Amino acid sequence: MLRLFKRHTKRDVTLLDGIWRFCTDPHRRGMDEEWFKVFPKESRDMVVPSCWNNTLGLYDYEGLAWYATTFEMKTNAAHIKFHGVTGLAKVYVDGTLIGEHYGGFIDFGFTVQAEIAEHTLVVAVDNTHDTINTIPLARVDWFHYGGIIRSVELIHIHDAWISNCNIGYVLDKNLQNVTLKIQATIEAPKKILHNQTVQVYIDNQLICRKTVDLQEHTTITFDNVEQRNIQLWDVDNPKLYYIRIETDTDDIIERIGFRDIKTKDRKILLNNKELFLKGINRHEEHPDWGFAVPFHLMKKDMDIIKMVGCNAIRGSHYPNSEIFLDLCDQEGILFWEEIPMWGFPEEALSNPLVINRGLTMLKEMVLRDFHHPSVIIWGMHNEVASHTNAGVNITKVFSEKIRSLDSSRLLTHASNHPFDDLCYKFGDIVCINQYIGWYDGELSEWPEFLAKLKEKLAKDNLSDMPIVISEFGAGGIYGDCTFESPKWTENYQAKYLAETLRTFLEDEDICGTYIWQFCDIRTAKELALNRPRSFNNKGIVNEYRKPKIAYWTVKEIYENALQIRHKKISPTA
Ligand code: ADA
Repeated sequence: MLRLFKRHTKRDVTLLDGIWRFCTDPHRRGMDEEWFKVFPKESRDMVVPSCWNNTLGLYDYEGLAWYATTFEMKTNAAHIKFHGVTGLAKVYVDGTLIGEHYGGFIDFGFTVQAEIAEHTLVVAVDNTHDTINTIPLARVDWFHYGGIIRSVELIHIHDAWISNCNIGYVLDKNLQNVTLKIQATIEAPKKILHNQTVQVYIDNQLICRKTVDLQEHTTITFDNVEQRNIQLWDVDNPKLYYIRIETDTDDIIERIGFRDIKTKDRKILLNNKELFLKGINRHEEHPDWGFAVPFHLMKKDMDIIKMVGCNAIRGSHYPNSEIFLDLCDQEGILFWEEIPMWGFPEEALSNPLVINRGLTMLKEMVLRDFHHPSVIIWGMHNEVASHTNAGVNITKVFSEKIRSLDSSRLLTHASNHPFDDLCYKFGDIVCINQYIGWYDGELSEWPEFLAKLKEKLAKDNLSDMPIVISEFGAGGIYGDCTFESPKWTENYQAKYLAETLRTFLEDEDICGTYIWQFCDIRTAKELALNRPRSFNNKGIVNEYRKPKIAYWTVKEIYENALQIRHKKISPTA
């Protein structure tokens, strides 16, 4: 299942998910031996989508691997769309390279023109990570799962297909009426098509229409399309609208919601109302599924997160599956989305390859998820050297890119350089990752830290920017409960989160808190020695989604957050 709503009424799509042939290539022989032409005999079965590390015997494998399957062309043109392949993917049809893509958590695809017959499809997947060129780098705090981690679709092209669409809107001052700008890119790979009708519907009602000649690549724009008396999308009432763009032979349905998100006087406003982000960081990960988390588990994660009282999720640290964002749209959960640019030192930040790869990843993320009303924040990077010139340069370029693609959302980066960060000014919110009381310092030092941060922002003339604590947390080993509260126990973790949350909620200048983290996750071998069980154990549920004491503590606080904020009740630890 790819999405939570029907995306097409006309499009002819075959899902290529299932069992493919698979072969690891640790010695990188495949290119020379042309495995894309003749697949090696010693290959084995592999499920697509999945992470190969969750298959027996491949737990540790990181590097190059090959996948092969066959597919049937129904017409002379088709588009093969991959929804997520880790690292570098090279795609071959009938032994010829048709394209390559870098970046693990996003969609990409290539159009093939071929006979109506069976063809071979081979994908070389390379999830090698290094210390300077890859995003993410080798040293991250999650596991380097590899594979074709999300579905693969074969879109049969009948004359022309809508390869892209973008629906932007501007709300009027009273947030009652909306002006839409709808753009569709239509590809007609074989011939020019004359007098084609392109129509747009909102909730099945025709709102605009054009007759056009379609070339190989045509962009059609419907400007100033007005809709009056719309219902807003909000956390309590996540009203969604369905927009269908239709040509003579294809159609695409996008689901959107109208809402306004902005900052003003150190506050975040959703539809002009002050918002406190009761957030949590979630990795899309499970020890048995890796990144290829099944939808049923995503839904359970969502239920657990809603039950603890959250209204916001940070998709740390990479674009999540679209279907999870669909869920956020439906449930009224606010989403922060980012690319896997984690912990980059100065040297890697000034690497032109990294800058270009980062720009492409940001662009692909913004374009893919532009229509999700739940996405309110774009994150540029996490804990990079944002206190250096290289940090400034890359953040400037990144922020300009994102703002040129989307001016309707908030922009930020998660900083671990609270007092010497040079990049806050490129975003809209100051987001701080800080672990006082865990890695160093005492819990009692938080108020002093926050006061110092505000001083720094005042000095930089940034006092208007809202402050969000984007990460804070403590490791708690599931089942380790004691009368005392030493570090690594569930008790200490609960105490840590109770004290920090209370401090943040009572501080009127803090607009949101994202607990680190939702569930325990497997870490990379580079960090394993710092982490008991080779897991990051800061989840409020364990990796099998069983609640720790902290879960119930957080629930009590988040459910009463507004009363605590206005000091009506004091939460228990
Ligand atoms: C960082 C990082 C997280 C995680 C966390 C921790 O802030 O962004 O991914 O590694 O630290 O647990 O220390």
